[in-house]
Amino acid sequence: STLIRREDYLAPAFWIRKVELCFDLDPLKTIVTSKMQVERNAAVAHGPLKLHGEEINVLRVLINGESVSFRTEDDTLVIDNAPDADFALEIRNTCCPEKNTALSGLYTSGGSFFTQCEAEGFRRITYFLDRPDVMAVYTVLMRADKTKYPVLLSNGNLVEQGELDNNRHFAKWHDPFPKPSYLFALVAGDLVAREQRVRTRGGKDHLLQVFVRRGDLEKTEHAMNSLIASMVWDEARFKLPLDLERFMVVGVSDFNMGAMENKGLNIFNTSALLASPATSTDADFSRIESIVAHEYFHNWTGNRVTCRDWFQLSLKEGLTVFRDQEFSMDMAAAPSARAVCRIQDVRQLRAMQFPEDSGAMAHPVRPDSYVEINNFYTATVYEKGAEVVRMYQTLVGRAGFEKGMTLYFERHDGQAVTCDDFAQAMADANPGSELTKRLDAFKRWYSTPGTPRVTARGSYDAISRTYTLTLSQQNNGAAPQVIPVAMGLIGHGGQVLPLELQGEAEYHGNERVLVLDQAEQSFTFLNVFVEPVPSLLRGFSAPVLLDDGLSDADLLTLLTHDTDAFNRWEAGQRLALNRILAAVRSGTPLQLDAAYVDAMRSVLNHPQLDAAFKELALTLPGEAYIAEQLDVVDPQAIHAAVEAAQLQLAQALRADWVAAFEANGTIAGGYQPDPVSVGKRSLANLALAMLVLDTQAADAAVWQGRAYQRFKDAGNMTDRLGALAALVNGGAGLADSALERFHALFKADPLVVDKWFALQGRAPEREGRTFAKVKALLKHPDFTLKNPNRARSLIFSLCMFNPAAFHRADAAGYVFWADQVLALDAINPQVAGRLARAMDRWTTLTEPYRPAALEAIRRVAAKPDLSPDVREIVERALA
Ligand code: HT7
Ligand code: ZN
Repeated sequence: STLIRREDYLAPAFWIRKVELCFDLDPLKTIVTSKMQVERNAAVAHGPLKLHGEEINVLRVLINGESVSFRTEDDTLVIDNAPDADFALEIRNTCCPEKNTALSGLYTSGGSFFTQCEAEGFRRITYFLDRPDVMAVYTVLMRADKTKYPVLLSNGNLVEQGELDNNRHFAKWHDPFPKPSYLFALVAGDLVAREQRVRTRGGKDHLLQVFVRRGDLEKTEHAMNSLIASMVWDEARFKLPLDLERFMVVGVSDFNMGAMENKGLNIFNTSALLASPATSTDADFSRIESIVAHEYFHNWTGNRVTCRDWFQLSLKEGLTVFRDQEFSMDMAAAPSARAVCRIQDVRQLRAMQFPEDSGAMAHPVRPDSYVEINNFYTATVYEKGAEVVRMYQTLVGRAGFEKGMTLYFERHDGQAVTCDDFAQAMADANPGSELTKRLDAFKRWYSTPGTPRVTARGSYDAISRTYTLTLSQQNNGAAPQVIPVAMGLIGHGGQVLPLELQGEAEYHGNERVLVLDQAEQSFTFLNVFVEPVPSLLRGFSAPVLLDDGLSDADLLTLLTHDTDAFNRWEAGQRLALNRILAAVRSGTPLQLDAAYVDAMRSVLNHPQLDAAFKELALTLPGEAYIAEQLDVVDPQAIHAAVEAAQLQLAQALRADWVAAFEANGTIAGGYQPDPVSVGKRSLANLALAMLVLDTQAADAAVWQGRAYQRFKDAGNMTDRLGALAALVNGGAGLADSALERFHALFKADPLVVDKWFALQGRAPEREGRTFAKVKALLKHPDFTLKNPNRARSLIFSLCMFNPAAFHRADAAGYVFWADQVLALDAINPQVAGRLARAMDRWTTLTEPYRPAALEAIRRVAAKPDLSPDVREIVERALA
């Protein structure tokens, strides 16, 4: 496998301007004919035409209708004597969709045909210049059996359809927008559609369609509503309308990721599309809304303006994640619900991206090199990339950001561009802004890996009534980054203090953004009448680790009084984190103190705070984030401290949990996934989990019984799964019978069976029982490695999300990991590459885990025919 470097980018030697594709669809042997209009890139010297192609059989190659000599070497088709003048190139080849278990290119799932071309799947369909800067206009003719594949879809507009001999039929599609090959798609199968006609603000009519398998239609209403809401939002917020007459969304149950933004024909993992109250949780409803929006938003940020090369992936992904996050916040509407969205996004960033950025796979938002691009669809490119986009908005303001977007589309519509182009548009649209003054320094966010550590120390001078805040930053010796620090000052009594910055004429109110762009900077505030507590990095205004040196008393002040809901939550998390870290570092059992417990009680019983906020505040920091604070990691010690803290909160607040459950456990009326109801259900589920957790309580049996009853009688999946999780995670005696009942009820619904596997894979480890259960479940008739959702539900749950069950002193978790990576690699390298990343942070593990992890990684690396996907991950882990 070869290392591809960003600095080696060369424009293509040829352009392909138009493509006519013809598919004779057959599961075992599909014939693909591709007629391309090719021209030399005048800017590049003469040379052969080299086309990408993988796992396909070429039948013939014609130039201007004449057969031409060609060679195939290492997944390329080389034509040495390509003409200098524009020419027509025709290639005919075959591929085998049925055997395509990698789910990249053209494959079958449930008897239908689907494609997945990002990043480099198109070359598994036919030979092509399969790179995002080669943009062509596609016309696609599909021919297939009419009974088995009554629905034939591709990008753009349907221009013709009709009957053929032998019970076959055809459909011809034309997409007027030039696009890179990664946005090509086709679908053929026995599908049904929910349809909706909509008129946009500009007065244009559109047809929206959601295609699924027969029987799933009633689960498409939420996706359709989410799609309509996304359209309305993008037009209102960014003046970006839908540019197609028809916009199609299709569900498929075998899919490597969440969804794919193919032009006018988005393809979705059914887990990111289908929802019903009886089978989907609130988390599913919210995930579906944001993924539907994400793919829809790509139509502008990704499709109309695309990436010049794959190093620029965050240009479309970071920006589109930012857009879907903003959409979800706007949909949540109320300020407190917006804060809940932000907290959830930050929790996700800390759980996934922070460990990535300090582990074997650390890379900049715009990576400098890769072996397999599929390995770089990462939390850094997506979530940290979105934080970088958010910082633009923080620095230029919301209106300035919108101006920047407008300029970006004015300049680059229809082009394949770079992250630099986006930065330049933002800066040029906002002359004189805090961004434009230091654009070059700001752009270090694209090139610097690692999470910057910001240290903040304040000193108050009561005599001069000044408060000086000194901020410094450090990131493994890298040049300073531009860090917007949104902040305010709060008195210990809760007073919100005015901010008057020394040296500034203007008064900035109670909240402002300080821009830290040096290694160290001091800011002095005048007329500060009482000693303040600084509330820094409000709304998590930059993706950094902050050490603000605040005492427990300061944090309690913020938890109680901060006007910024994010920082109230953060203060509670910090109080918990400090206690957990102290226990882990000292090796002593965790004992929660009254001050912390009382603070949590006040939050739980607070008359004004939303249930959703309470649930987040009373949920302890994640184990991966805790591990990030330590140089040497003992996963068992972290888990023990978290479990102890949980149990003590369960015990000390028992009466309060009962009250919270009674107050939130029943919601009148039918199921609605609105923020208030979602918050109530989440708090009720946490309360129930806490009440079942303490098996020594006098009324333990009562609560176990109530949980079981709730599980049986639940009117929606959020309540049902919440009650089941309380029983399973609490180690309740009734857990096994509830699990059995759940499976019996839902065995016909694969997405619910996934939940059943996942719950068991994530169950807290007790004397090795979880691990043993997972191994036994591998043999369950419903388990298969071939379906990525199913593989993820059991194996990823254990290896990625259950550290205490995975990191075992006897190394059995690592042996399991190696076996599964190798087994998966033979089926689906992309999914195997993801699983391989469970060992990203092995070097920080303490004894006996580290040497055992090393041995398992070496075992995988020793396999000679590993995919480039897995090889790149394990070699980086060993480097
Ligand atoms: N742009 C897509 C990324 C993607 C993908 C999707 C499905 C299967 C394989 C894939 N490889 C890359 C998804 C997105 O970010 O919207
Ligand atoms: Zn995306």
